[in-house]
Amino acid sequence: MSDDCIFCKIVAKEIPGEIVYADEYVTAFRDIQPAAPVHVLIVPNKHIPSMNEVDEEDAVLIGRMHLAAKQVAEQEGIAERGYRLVINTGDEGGQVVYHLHLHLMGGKKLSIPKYN
Ligand code: DGP
Repeated sequence: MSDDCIFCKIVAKEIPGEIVYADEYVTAFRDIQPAAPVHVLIVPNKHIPSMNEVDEEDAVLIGRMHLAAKQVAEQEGIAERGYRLVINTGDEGGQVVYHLHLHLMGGKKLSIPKYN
């Protein structure tokens, strides 16, 4: 746990978060600024600042984040219609909170991002 990390505090239940899934390895909670009708963040319970700090020993954890996202998509009733999974990394990647997180977005037809 990192003392000044907002997502660590949500995982530890030190501050409120609308948690929709949690296990020994990951926690999923609703994004406070939803960009879609369903917008859930899936985070590792241990503090990893971003994808840049992920290493070999985290490979299973990264897989668990994706399996949790799949489960939440089913729980939220959007699995069949479809959804998007995104990890923003670093300043130019649009990362604002430096605790690794996977965005699960769905519940509407999402526009295709323009990358240029
Ligand atoms: P990113 O740009 O990928 O770092 O996304 C950070 C997301 O985190 C952004 O969509 C808003 C969300 N967020 C920021 N602070 C909080 C918070 O305190 N609680 C919750 N639930 N979400 C937050």
